[in-house]
Amino acid sequence: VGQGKTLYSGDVTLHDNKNAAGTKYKLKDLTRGKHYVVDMKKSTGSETIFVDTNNVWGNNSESSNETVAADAAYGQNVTWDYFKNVHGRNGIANDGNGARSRVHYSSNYDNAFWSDSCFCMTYGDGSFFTPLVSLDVAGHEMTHGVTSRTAALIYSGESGGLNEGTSDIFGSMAEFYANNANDPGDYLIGEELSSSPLRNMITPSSDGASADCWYSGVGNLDVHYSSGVANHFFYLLAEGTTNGSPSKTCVSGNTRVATGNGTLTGIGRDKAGKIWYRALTTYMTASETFAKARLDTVKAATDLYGASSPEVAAVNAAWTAVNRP
Ligand code: ASN
Ligand code: ZN
Ligand code: CA
Repeated sequence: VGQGKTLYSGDVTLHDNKNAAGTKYKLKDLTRGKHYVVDMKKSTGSETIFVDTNNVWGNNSESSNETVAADAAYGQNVTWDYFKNVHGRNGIANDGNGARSRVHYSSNYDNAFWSDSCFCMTYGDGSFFTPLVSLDVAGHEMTHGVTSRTAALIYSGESGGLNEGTSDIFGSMAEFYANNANDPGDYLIGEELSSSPLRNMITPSSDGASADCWYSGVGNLDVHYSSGVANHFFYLLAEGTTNGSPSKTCVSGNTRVATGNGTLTGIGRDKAGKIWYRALTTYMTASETFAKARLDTVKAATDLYGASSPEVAAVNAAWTAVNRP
């Protein structure tokens, strides 16, 4: 067992793999599908596995090039554990195999991404952003792998918005699951990386571009903006529109109004996550639309809680609240 001194999540435990002589450690987790972390050393091609002699990874600052490797390892570990312990999923492909993480990708690279062909997660050090290795972003990228191995939602149009929304939903659920004092769970994605989050599931439009509500043509937006419909649906399903909440519901097009107390009672994150996961893995298909996602989440909630359950009623109410009848 080693120690990770991360940039965003404080000091964490990492399981590493020691050589036969007991003198060197690799950042490779044999307890979670042999996930390992490689250093791209600012390149876009060559990969060098992190090796260390003291089994302490990083120093909580960018002055050590191991620091973001510790964040990437922690992010994959928490997301792995979330899918395994909450949903019974054994890794991205549900076959027990981990995907590797690649850090220090390219120069000043302001993004992170999942690649199916690489079967890996890749993180830039950022220039406008700080290094893109926060737990929610790691969970977001790893979830792209899960989506690709399940519903395989096509990455454009409404299915693309659902694909992106799925990554934001489980990225934030992984963050809540981690229960890390340095990075408490929230409904924001990448709040650590600059002065404003990458996405806000409570009020998606606060970024000036994302949709809060469904409307005809929402699928023409960039998938990172049409995702707002799924994100806002999920937030409302989980948390509802309770007194003091900033939640609003949609009236027409992308226009929202504040709702009265108790208009929509949330069912909590755990149930909302189970419903989304079951819909994703059982009912959604590649060319999914928001209309079909409503039907599929109702089916999933019916399977889990029964047709006349409050959970099914809440799923319907939350879709109606984002203007997707
Ligand atoms: N970070 C982005 C994402 O995972 C990369 C992309 O645009 N595909 O969505
Ligand atoms: Zn994404
Ligand atoms: Ca977050």
